[in-house]
This record gives sequence, structure tokens and C-alpha cells, in this order.
Amino acid sequence: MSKPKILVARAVFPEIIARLEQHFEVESNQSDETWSKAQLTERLKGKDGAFTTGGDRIDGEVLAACPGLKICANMAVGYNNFDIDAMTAAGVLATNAPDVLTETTADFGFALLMATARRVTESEHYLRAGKWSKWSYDMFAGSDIHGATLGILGMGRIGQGIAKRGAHGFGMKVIYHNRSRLDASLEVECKARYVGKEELLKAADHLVLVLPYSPASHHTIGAAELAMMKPTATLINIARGGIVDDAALAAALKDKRISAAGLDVFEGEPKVHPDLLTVPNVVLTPHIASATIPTRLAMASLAADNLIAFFGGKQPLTPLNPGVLAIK
Ligand code: 8YV
Repeated sequence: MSKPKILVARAVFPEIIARLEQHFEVESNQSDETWSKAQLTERLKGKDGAFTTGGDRIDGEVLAACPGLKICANMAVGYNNFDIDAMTAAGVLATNAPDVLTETTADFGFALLMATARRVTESEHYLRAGKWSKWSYDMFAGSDIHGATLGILGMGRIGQGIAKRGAHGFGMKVIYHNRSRLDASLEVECKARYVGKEELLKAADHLVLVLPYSPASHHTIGAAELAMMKPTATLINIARGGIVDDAALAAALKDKRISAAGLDVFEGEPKVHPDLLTVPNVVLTPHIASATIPTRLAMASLAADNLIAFFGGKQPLTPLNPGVLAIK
């Protein structure tokens, strides 16, 4: 019997490719070429499955051109690159890669918060530029983390990880807002208090965004929300580009309407709004919150496990539209 054909859309660990090759006929993109949607579609034609990452768009147009496709396994917890309704309508299973990246991503959220509030990168650039000639009492004075009020918007697994770090590690007062309130026992574990969105914006000294992107969460933070925040506040986005209106944020940072921001994700990335590149009070990183080798390996392994289980007639580990399996 011939093996199912799969496409691995981006470069990934060679050991993952080797494992996939034991089960599938694999076409991979180990040279990590940047494919347009049309190029991705061309390569997906005739394939039974796909191993995708957050930048690979799978929508009705792609699916219509690839009727043989049965599953797309995303090496990411976020799946806004998938049109889930279109996939379900086409009978294509979608899987993501949750849990394995929670603690690593929460670590990074905290790293970005600390770097932003304590002006780590801005002061390093100053030093590297040879501008440091003497100590002074207010040089690169930032904001305290310990004891401050940490606001979290989006209290899923990663949000909870950040809350625990803040409450237990740094004695922060944690408040959060989410579509639904956590169970009381989880609120106790995270030492977090549920508040409305407006109170969150107004009370947070540091606001971390960890909510999923969807058309409904587009520009959750725009000029009006930034205007509600404290002028001393910091804003951290490790969620998705598009949740923040980057142009409005750049203007708010320039006018010091908020103190600083730390951004790992951007609208239209890898492009970055040019105004963000010119303001000093922002820390910018290229979507690396889950980037440690053990975690990226665990994410890739989970995506591979989903493909192997599915084609082996077993239940995939992390299906997003499991109803599709019932139809088959
Ligand atoms: C990935 C992410 O690195 O998992 C996610 O949702 O944003 C990141 O961890 C990226 O999406 C690549 O797939």
C-alpha cells in the first residue's frame, strides 16, 4: 500500500522529517523558501495532509484547489491561519499544538515585561553606541515589577502561567479579564481577580495581552483603550499581531501617553510598522515567545503525532474540529 502524501510547509527539525518519512511520502521545504499562497496551494495539490506553521494560510480557496487534503496539523497553539469553518465544511481536520509551549511562552512574556519596564534594550543600545560616560541618579529609570498591578487580557493557559509568575514570584497584584471567568480554584492558584475590561485597562501598571486573534479581537487595543491606560503603564503583546492597532500604539508611545511597550507580534509581520522602529520606548522581538529548542521540538513532535495518529486510524491528540472525524 502506498504511503499517504504530506507537505511540510516550512523548514523543521531534521529528526521530525525523518520520523514523518517513516509513515509518509514527504515533500518538505527544508530550504525554508517563502511561498506565496499560490505556491503553497500548488504544492498542496495531490497531498493527503499538511504540516503547517502559523504563517501558512489554509482557507476556502486553498481547500477548493486541493480536494484530496484531509488534515492540516499546525505547529502552533494559535490557529488564526486556519479558516476552521471552511476546513470543517470541506471535511478537513485541523489540529494545533497547545500545552507544550505554555511555560516557555509565559517565561518569555515575563522576560519581555521585565525588559520593557526596566528599559533593558534601550539602555544596552545607549551603551553599545558609546554614549555612557557617567552614572546619573535617573539614568534609564524604569518602573517596578514587584508589588505592581499586573493586568492580563486573555486568561488561558499562558495567561495563567504569567499570573502565577507575577503573583508568586514578584508579589504582584494580578487582575485579569477573559471571555469567561476562571473557576474559583484556578483564581486562587493564580492569585488573580476577575475585573471588567475597562477596570483592567485603567488599573494595570503592566498589561499583558495573551488572547487569541479572531476578527472579533481585531484591534482590541486601539487609541480609545490606550487612552484609558495609566500614563506610567507598560503594554506587552505576545498574543498576535492585529490585536493591537500598531499605528495607534506607536503614536501613544511617541506622545508618552503610555510609558512603554514590549511587542513580540505585529500587524502584517514580518513587516513592522515603521513608526514603531523609530520610538525608543518599545522593545521589539521577532515572534520568538515559544523559541527554545526543547519547546519547538515538542511543538513539531505534537504536529507530527497528530498526522501519524490520524493516518493510522487513531484519534489525533489535539483536534480543533473533531466533528470532522465523526463524519468520516
Ligand atoms: C509559533 C505561536 O512560533 O504557537 C503559536 O501560536 O505564535 C508561536 O509559538 C508560530 O506561530 C509558528 O508556528
